[in-house]
Amino acid sequence: MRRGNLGLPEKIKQIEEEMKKTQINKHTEHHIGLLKAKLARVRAELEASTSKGGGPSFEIRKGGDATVVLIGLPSVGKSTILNRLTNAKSKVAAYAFTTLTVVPGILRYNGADIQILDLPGIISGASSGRGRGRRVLSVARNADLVLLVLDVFQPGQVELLKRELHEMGIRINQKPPDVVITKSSKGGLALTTSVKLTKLSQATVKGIAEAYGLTNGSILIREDITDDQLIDVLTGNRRYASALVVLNKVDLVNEQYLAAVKKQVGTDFVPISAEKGLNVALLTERIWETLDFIRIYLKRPDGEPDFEKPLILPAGSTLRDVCKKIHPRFVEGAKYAFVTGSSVKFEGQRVSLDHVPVDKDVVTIMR
Ligand SMILES: Nc1nc2c(ncn2[C@@H]2O[C@H](COP(=O)(O)OP(=O)(O)OP(=O)(O)O)[C@@H](O)[C@H]2O)c(=O)[nH]1
Ligand SMILES: [Mg+2]
Repeated sequence: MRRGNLGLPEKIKQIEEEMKKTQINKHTEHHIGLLKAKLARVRAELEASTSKGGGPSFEIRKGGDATVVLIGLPSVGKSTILNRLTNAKSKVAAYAFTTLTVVPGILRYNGADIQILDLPGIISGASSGRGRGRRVLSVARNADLVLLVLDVFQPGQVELLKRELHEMGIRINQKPPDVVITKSSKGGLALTTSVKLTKLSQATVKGIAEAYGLTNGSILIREDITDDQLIDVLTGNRRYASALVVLNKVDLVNEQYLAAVKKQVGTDFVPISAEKGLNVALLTERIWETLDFIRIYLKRPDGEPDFEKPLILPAGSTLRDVCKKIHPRFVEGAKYAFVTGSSVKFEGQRVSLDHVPVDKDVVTIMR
């Protein structure tokens, strides 16, 4: 390899070594921030050059109201869980890598059709391509909710799963940082912050932006972000999904053991036995809760509410969103609405289309 013309993997190694050598303290924060930005950029370059190939993709059409994926190491019981939650029949066996492709199933709950995708197990290094890993993880990029499935005897694997998802640009249980970037062709870089930044200096923000070739334009920061969050915004292709930790095979342990695991895992988890059907209802309820949906019962002006088939929307949606969900063009003729339920003071209250309904509201759209 010629000097000054390192390959991308070598460049990555070099930056990582420099980061390792640099002690983190107040004086090196800026330097570390810049190194992180450089590293993220080279990684993205490498990804772009290697993402072609690697066999056919597992892409599957999004169906239903939400997509939930099962991510875990081999043999933790992902397929058994899919078969419990849905009518699918994914192959289950006592050896690793039983599932070789994506297997979909539909969970019907509270009137919602929730698509659940069973996937091959992943192993450490999956995000850099080991054992079909990238193809598996790229399915998770389209998920609304990721179930991190653990074997009760290997709860420590949660860290590995989180790391591999992170490496694939998937941020779990995080919101997209509240940062707005506008590029322009001249005039320098203007930085505006609406909160005090405690985790990085203005100079570091500018330095990181420059590492991304952003020298003209504006950056508006509206929350106290870290350098990693800024890099995520600049990299641009991050995905944000909810996650739930599922601890499977709890039929094999006692209460005492579970209590110890609780301490080790730290985060909240749902203990289940997919094989014995233990806590499956609890898992379903937690999936529903985490998806944070509302059910809207539609009622025609002269009819009865349809309590059988609610419209399913993300919490926080407006009545305008409700119209769009009925039909993308329905919203054009819609004018106002009558609502009965917890989001209004009295039955049949007249509201504008900006109104935000809540779960189980009965809505009549007027045109
Ligand atoms: N005791 C017990 N065994 C389980 C449970 N769930 C799954 N198993 C067993 O664990 C083994 C692996 O189950 P699978 O559902 O095939 O696991 P998987 O995660 O889909 O595995 P891969 O497809 O290879 O990644 C099988 O022998 C199952 O019978 C459980 O809740 N309790
Ligand atoms: Mg399987």
